[in-house]
Amino acid sequence: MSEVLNNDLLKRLPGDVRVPGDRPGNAGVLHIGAGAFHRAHQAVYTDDTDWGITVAAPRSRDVIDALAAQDGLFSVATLGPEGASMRVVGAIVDTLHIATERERALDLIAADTTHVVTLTVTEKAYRDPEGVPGLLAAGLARRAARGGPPLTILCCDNLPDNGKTTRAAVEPLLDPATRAWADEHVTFPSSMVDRIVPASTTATYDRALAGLGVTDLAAVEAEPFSQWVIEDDFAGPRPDWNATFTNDVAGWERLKLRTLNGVHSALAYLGALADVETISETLALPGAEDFARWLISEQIAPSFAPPDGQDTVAYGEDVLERFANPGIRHRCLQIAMDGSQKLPQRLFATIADLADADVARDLIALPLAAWTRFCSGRSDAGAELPLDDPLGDVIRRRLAAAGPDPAARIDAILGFRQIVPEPVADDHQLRRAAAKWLRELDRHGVATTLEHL
Ligand code: CS2
Repeated sequence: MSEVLNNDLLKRLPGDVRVPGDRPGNAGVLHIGAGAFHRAHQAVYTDDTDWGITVAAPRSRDVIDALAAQDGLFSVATLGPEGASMRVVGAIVDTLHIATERERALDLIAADTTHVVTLTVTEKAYRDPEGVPGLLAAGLARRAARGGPPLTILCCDNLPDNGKTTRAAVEPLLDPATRAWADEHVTFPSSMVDRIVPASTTATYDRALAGLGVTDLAAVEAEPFSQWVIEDDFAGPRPDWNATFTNDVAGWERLKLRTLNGVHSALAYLGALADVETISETLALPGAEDFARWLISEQIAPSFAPPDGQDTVAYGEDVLERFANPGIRHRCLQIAMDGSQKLPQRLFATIADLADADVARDLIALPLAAWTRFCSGRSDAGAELPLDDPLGDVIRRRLAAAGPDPAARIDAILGFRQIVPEPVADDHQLRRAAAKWLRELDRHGVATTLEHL
């Protein structure tokens, strides 16, 4: 293996690689969740300020060990239709492994020098009181007991009202004294984050080696587009991020969750069933792009009013162009993960609002049918499909009990009240349409179904 990226090597990197300026001395931001998305999104925004980040990994140490061996440095390859560029990010000044360094994690949440805690811990983490919410609650108790300065907890996960969701996960875990202190000193702004960042693969590390001339085991790759809309509700100081600060994040969250993430999940299940590896390849199936376009204009757009100045159909066109980026190999199976945690905000909220507005739900029933067939575990070519979902076992049991009949399988999914809200569960028009699509998918497969739409 060649040398690994580190501070001393920064001066020797090829001239076309952008390198960080003066490295920040201390952090200011504690980030929880060391995934690729954080490195290609919030870390890049922070790299353009004079703040630094301590990155804390809840469980797996792979990424933080790689970062620690590289003085916190890593590269982001931006892959556009017109080629690639590379930058090294220097915002990460320290790392922490929560599973083995819980005391240090609590001290950091309580520290005077920590002003903002950011989170990318995936949708399901907010439902686990023993996990990140419990850690935050214990850290806040320590900060409150010390009479520490105000703290902002900023959720960067793809959830609606993600600030309120985070507060609702943490608050019930606080003792009365901490709760009273937190009411005065802690804020939970919402934020909408957006950048397509596939999980890193050996191709990512090979590309980093070719571009940098040294090994980077924390390398990530991403599309050129990046957006961050943050509710302007900070308890104390914050980095001067080049983000949009607003009082209407909810509108942006809805626009992004329903349009980008909703279509993403729809394509991911269709693609996985059709034995196609990536989103851009799925979009290239005959009929797929037309379907995505109809889904946006006929179902997603009529379900809500976009934020001021935005047009959902035009936004959706940009999204489809981003999905088609051939430089990004975003695997359908990555996006298909955790459907039970994602579809409520990506699909079911849209369906409920359409029913309210009396708009037919024919087309949006297709992704529901695709998810149902995906959960059954076989692709159109008979390959085994993994169900990587915290509720996967229950879903599979329900489907097995329903037997092969499409209507019974749709009922098994719609009747799962932990996931499906009441108006959607009782939507007979949706049930009929989804059962019809599922019969089509079972009989003819995704490719034929899309082609004949
Ligand atoms: C994707 C998102 O994995 C998924 O479920 O839909 O990670 C998506 O790529 C990002 O939200 C884009 O900002």
